[in-house]
Amino acid sequence: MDSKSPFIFLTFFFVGSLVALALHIYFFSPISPQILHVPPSSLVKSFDTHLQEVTKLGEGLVKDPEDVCVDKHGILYTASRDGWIKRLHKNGSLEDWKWVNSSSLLGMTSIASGGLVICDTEEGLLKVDEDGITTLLSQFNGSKLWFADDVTEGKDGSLYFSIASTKFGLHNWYLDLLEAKPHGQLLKYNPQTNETTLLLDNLFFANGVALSADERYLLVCETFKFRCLKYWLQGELKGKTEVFIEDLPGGPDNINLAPDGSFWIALLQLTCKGMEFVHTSKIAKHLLATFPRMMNIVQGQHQRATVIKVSEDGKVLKRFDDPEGKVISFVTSAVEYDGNLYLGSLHANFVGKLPIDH
Ligand SMILES: [Ca+2]
Ligand SMILES: [Ca+2]
Repeated sequence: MDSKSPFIFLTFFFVGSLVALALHIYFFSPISPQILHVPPSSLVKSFDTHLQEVTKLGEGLVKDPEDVCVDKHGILYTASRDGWIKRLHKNGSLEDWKWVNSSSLLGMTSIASGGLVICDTEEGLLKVDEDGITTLLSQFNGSKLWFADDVTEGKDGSLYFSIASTKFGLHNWYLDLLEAKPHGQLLKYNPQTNETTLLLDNLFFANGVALSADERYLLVCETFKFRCLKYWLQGELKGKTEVFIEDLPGGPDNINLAPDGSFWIALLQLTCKGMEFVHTSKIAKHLLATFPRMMNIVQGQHQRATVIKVSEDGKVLKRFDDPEGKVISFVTSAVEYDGNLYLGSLHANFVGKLPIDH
């Protein structure tokens, strides 16, 4: 064997491996991605540390409570991944309230008739009250309703809700992020007539929904577009859509009306620091989509928590962070009630409580 042989062999091996990898990705990648524009504001360096002051409610008794809501009696509700709807009474006691037997519960809202409506990404819209669990809506346009993400109730009993993605499910939501194409929807369900209407289509991961105090408009968060849209329900702009806020310093998840008419929005850090390039490289996207375990390396949600308060005219009024996720990370929801902010998170075994100054 001459001295060049090992070199030739290694070269063939290396090139062959690359070709095999490329073919594997070409045939098995589950996405057809496009480039995602990450706003420069998401790379902001200065952070506040207020979220490190949260008190942990029900620590160890709840698992990854994505959303929280408070009813008219001041009782706080959240869905735990163990399938329980838990509620926290004003005296601080936590109760396993109703068993839903689902680990795929997301956004929720308390409703005027008592109890709450919650999004189950597998089942659709569920009503949970003292009588038990009822499926309100499980189909739309003859197809099963997948990936309902958040819901809110109007004064007339209408339910406005989002579908995050009509293509990918909860457990591979990161594929929707990598594909970076708009598969989300905003819908309205009228429980009286049992009618469902599509309000907006082609949204970039439709997430939190909130009505304005006067119910003249509805806001919907587009997580992968780093913005929230305003959809007019009344007045001369009825049926029209405009941008409410854009270039957010994170992907907006749940949004909630504050008592003063402004809105609290939880922002997700979509990638780890230094990994932002994956959103601009189709090759990197295909690679990550084909080998999902690698996605853990680039996901950033566990590193930080951010919530912002935004005025009715779309200006950021307050911002609270836990920049390194020291006390709380992956905050997905912020609800203001009685001088406190209650925080849901997909990476916590408690509900956060933060007193806020007025
Ligand atoms: Ca909600
Ligand atoms: Ca959500």
